[in-house]
Amino acid sequence: MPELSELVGSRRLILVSNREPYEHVRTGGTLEVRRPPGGLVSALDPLMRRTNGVWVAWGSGNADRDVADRTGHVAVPPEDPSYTLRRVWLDESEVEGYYQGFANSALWPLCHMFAQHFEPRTEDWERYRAVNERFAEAVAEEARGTPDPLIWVQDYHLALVSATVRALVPGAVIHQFWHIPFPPPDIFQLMPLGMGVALLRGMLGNDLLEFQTERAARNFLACVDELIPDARIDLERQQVISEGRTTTVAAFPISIDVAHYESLAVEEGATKLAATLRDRYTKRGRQLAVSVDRVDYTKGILERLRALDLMWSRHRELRECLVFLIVATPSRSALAVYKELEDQVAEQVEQINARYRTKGWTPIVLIPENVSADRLAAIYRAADLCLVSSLQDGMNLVAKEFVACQVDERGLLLLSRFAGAAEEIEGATLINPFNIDGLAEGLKSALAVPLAERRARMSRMRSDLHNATIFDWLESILTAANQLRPRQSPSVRSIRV
Ligand code: ADQ
Repeated sequence: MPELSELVGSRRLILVSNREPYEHVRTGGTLEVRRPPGGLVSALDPLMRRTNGVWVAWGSGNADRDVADRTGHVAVPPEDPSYTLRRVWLDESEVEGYYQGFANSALWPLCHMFAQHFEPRTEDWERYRAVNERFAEAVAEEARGTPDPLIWVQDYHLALVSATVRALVPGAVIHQFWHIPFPPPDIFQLMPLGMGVALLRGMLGNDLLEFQTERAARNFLACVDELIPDARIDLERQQVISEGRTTTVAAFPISIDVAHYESLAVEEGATKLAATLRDRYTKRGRQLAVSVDRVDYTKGILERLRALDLMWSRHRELRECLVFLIVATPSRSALAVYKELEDQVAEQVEQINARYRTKGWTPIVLIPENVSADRLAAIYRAADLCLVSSLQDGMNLVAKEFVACQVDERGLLLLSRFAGAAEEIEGATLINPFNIDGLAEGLKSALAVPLAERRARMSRMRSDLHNATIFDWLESILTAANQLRPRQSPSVRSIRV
């Protein structure tokens, strides 16, 4: 592990996110501690453990209040407490308006350029504003009395937090990582003007604003240029000067704990499961393809299914040559558009299977579940091909997890050119998921790529990934944040895993 604490030095790190790293849940009579799935928590929890900071997040578990003190504090991790979780309490209507409403039904679709799903309701916006203020007040309470706080806000749920915290704690260094794309002005301006301006001003409350890609950073600057008249933009330095303050805007592509995924893939259980999967699905020279996503319209799952349908209808000879394993975990099911998509995916899979199935071959195997990380590692390891067909994606960690788990180096990565990962991973085959014809032919060509070429490409992707892990990401962001105020900053030594 790297010396993560050195990145923060004597500062106190206050991390802010919508999701909490530990959730207390009571089912029946038993109290359980759950860790939400996903890369973010597993990346940031080690940092918090080593820096003894405070993590401010929504207390979403039904037993969260039972274990927290009066001000919402609880020491975590439960088994070996080393930092503080400060929970922000939200009632049902706040969750509906702030989270399901403005964050997931307005900002998420707009940032991913899905105007057809964009629903900017005034009531949701009011809730979003109020909840952001509550988060900001909680952060300010934690930061006050701390000599040198370093505040790190996560993602699009909290776009207004930094500006409010700045007003409440003027000396703090505040920065924010934006996990999703940022749209160009023509799209961003679909946002009602008052909301759009408030969002940009909120984000300009940061000293440093971190995006996944240069493209997203450029789009943000272009939106500021169009909508914030008093802002001066220094394109060369990627800085915005507004209201007497400077915000630096830069790209910091997120990654994964590569060594952790690699070790999961070579564990005995995963090795056995990978062998079982190959045994079951790659009989008679068949290839095994996989995809892993939350069911979300941004991930291009229906486009993937249309391309498979087209390929098998056009190329009879490819029937029985490929089994496609689709791991698709339901997500945000409280929103109608997500629930409908879940049903459509299941329906399409059924129809395709009914159309092409033979006695010994089922073309698509759908796993509509959340799969544990070790099983996921085995699935990635067993595959001959992984298809990431996002229509828009900030980064896409699945692409990187697949590469990390490909310890036998036999797999090809087909990667959407609209995922942030496409700007980074050299060696993947880039695809355009809007072009169903092209994707069907791309899949056909992929099946014919010789093993030697697959190995060469995978080996290169794997060694590149080892040089750009989640720890490199943390190092570069925290170093940049520290350098913003050199007089106050402790020395930042370079770290290695
Ligand atoms: P997501 O949109 O959730 O993340 P992604 O980057 O692919 O997309 O991360 C998903 C995570 O969930 C991965 O770690 C994956 O293994 C896991 N996952 C997905 N389906 C699963 C399943 N069925 N079972 C178990 N685990 C599953 C957002 C942005 C991305 C950005 C990340 C991180 O939308 O663009 O890469 O944040 O910044």
